[in-house]
Amino acid sequence: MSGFKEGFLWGGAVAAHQLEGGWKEGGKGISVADVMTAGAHGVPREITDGVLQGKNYPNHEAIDFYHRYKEDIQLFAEMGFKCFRTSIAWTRIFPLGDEQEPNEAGLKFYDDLFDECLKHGIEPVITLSHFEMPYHLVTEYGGWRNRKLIDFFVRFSKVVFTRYQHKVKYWMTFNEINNQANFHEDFAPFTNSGLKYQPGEDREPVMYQASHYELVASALAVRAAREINPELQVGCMIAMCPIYPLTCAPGDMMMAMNAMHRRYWFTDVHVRGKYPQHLLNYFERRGFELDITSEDLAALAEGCVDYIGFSYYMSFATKASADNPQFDYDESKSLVSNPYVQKSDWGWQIDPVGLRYSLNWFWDHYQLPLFIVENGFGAIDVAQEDGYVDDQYRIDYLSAHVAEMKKAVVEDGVDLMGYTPWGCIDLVSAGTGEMKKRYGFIYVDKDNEGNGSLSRSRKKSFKWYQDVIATNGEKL
Ligand code: P53
Repeated sequence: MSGFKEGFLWGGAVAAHQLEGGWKEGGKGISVADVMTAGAHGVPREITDGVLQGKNYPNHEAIDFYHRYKEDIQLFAEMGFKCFRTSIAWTRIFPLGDEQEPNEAGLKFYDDLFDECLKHGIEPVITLSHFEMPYHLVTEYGGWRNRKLIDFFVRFSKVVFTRYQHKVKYWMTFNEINNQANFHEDFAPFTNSGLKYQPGEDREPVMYQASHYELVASALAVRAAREINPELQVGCMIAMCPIYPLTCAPGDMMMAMNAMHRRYWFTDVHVRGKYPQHLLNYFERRGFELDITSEDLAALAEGCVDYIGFSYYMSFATKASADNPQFDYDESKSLVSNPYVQKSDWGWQIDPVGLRYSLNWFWDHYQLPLFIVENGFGAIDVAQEDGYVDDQYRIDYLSAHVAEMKKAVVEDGVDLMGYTPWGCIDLVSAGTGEMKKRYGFIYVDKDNEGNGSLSRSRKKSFKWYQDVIATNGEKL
């Protein structure tokens, strides 16, 4: 093979809550993203009890894509996008999450959005749950610690599969479902699963329980999609940060292996339809008694995904320590800095070769088509008077990653479906709530405090990516 396959899905990725705004429009309900304030590097976003007066909630307006999507899609088309990955805000369809009937105004919004994409030959690629579940499901049900959420999610999925089956072929269930492996911090449990913990609560089994319900819900959604329309393709979505051993000491290698087990078992369940034995043994050793029924296991076995979608931004490194003889992985403590790579201003380790490694790792383990649905460089941009940004650093990051991705395809033979860089238009950072952490080819005039005209302009990387797509990845 000389390069990327024909029909390769070049595009860009976003999530509803990070760009739409319009948080109360068209009958939309409050999502978990709507109760998160703005933070910064090293300053966590605050999760408030509902929407409080006087707090800065950056997702409420975001970049106002809700009203400006036509202009934005026009710019994506100008870059030559073949696809556009976004999510359906669950709260536009089921504002509270537990209703029987969907909200027509919300369904209509996505009909119009998808039509606008298709008009330009851009195929929508849709995530069902991207850090924006209904907040009501947190306050009334305790989030995904409650089995009832399976039904609510499956109902939502069936409604949108049915409604958009002729407009959307590629779907993903839960965005970065494995972020919650980092359960000691508050962010991932809340954004993934609507989990808030009591002080002193043993967080780990709650995370596994919530993840289990999500995996069952995902499997049931996969099955429903096949019943509704066998043409639909449903994938999982995994946050891939490969974990290297700091040295070749055998203990470091074991630590890295166990760390990979704890972060990526989610993929095993999604792809193989069953739990890996190492995790069942771990549950037993730790005395975790989870609610996993035989019906659940049957559902998992029947709902294996069609492809693996994943994000890739950085690699991690870990090392063994004398006080951890069983090599247990605690993401809040076990990671160390990799001396061989540079870091972004937000401390993310820049490692293009890690993308080639990750593609091979997934392919070796699962032999399913792979889709890189996020990759990108969050950086501080300085716009000129006319809105132009000379973001050569972003071009350097992305071209190095595309070059490694090409080696994985051409030299190593992995089956890669597409590439959608993250935040193709500047949007609100998920991790920090900032506007300042930008990823886009398109600059949006808005700052962390919410000031700015919201006008759009092309960065240097806009033309670069246009050329990449036009040459199917030949010109980097
Ligand atoms: P931000 C952590 C690690 C890897 C990816 O992230 C992550 C996170 C959570 O912050 O999130 C994904 O905006 C996520 C997107 C997010 C993007 O990466 O923190 O799927 O919603 O915006 C970039 O810089």
